[in-house]
Amino acid sequence: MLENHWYILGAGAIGTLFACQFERANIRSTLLIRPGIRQNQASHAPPEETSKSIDVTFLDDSTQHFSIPIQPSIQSPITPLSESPSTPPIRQLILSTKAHQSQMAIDGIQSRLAEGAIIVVMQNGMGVAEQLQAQLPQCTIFVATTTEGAHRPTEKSLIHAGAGETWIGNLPLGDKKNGRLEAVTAQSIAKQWQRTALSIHYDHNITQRLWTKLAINCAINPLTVKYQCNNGALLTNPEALQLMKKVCQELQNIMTARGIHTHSDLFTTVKQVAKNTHSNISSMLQDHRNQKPTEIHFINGYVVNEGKALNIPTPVNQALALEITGNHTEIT
Ligand code: KPL
Repeated sequence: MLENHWYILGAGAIGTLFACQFERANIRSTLLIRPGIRQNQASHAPPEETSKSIDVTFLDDSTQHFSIPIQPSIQSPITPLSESPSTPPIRQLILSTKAHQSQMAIDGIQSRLAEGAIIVVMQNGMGVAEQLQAQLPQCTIFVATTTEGAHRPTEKSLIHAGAGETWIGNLPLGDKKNGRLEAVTAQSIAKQWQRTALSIHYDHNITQRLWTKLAINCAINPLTVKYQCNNGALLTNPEALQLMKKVCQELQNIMTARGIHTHSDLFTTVKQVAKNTHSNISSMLQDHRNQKPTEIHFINGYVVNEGKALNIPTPVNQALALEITGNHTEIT
């Protein structure tokens, strides 16, 4: 039985969008945020739950003010969070950090995770859900992938820029005896989230959807960094289009070897997404421009590792991963 309350770890655009849409649908949410330097780390008193103010501009251009409860995302070195009355155990969590921040973020709240906690991993790239399932066998890990377009022009504002779709499912991980139960839980989560204005679906074959999203990110994100352009501009650049096609072929080879089928040709799908998101600055280009680590290791890097495991060459994904990591210091 699901509770009507989600903790959200990763208050970026997507995490914040879900928190605000939950609030509108009377689903409680709490954003887990790194405590600011103003918070008194030395105090023995449990941190008071406060809230984050945010003005959201919706798709119809209407705006609404939200005040979302927040709690610290980092365990105090003095008082374990699990013992603090203002930081009760976490039973339902959405992990919406960048892929490379997941481990540190989870470590910060691990002591608060209840036995049997549900964690929905909703981020670009692959590999984190599997890592978490191995690290937290007492929790059940689900995955969600979304094409909602949102960005935060300032710390206190959010623009819901493009309507997308969100798919949720259970990974074929661990003890298969629980597979049926996990599928039922994933369906219940989708049903609860359908109370929001977002378009939410359960997918019994989430692996295929995650790989398709991976192909989109592999073929668009690093190329927007290479050519310093928005997504749509790749479509009028013959060199970029060639690379895009090769990236898709490498992914297709791995997917075929893994028995993951796609309904349509990957290259066609990628070009369609680049067209639909024409003026978007990809998340990787944004990170690159802001001199932040990118998610390259969980996107093209993941494909390279899969290729090695299956003995399938992935030279173009590898070259792109090297090119991006060569430009900046990356977290591995
Ligand atoms: O997911 C994206 C990203 O930027 O990370 C795409 C689909 C490429 C849209 O920009």
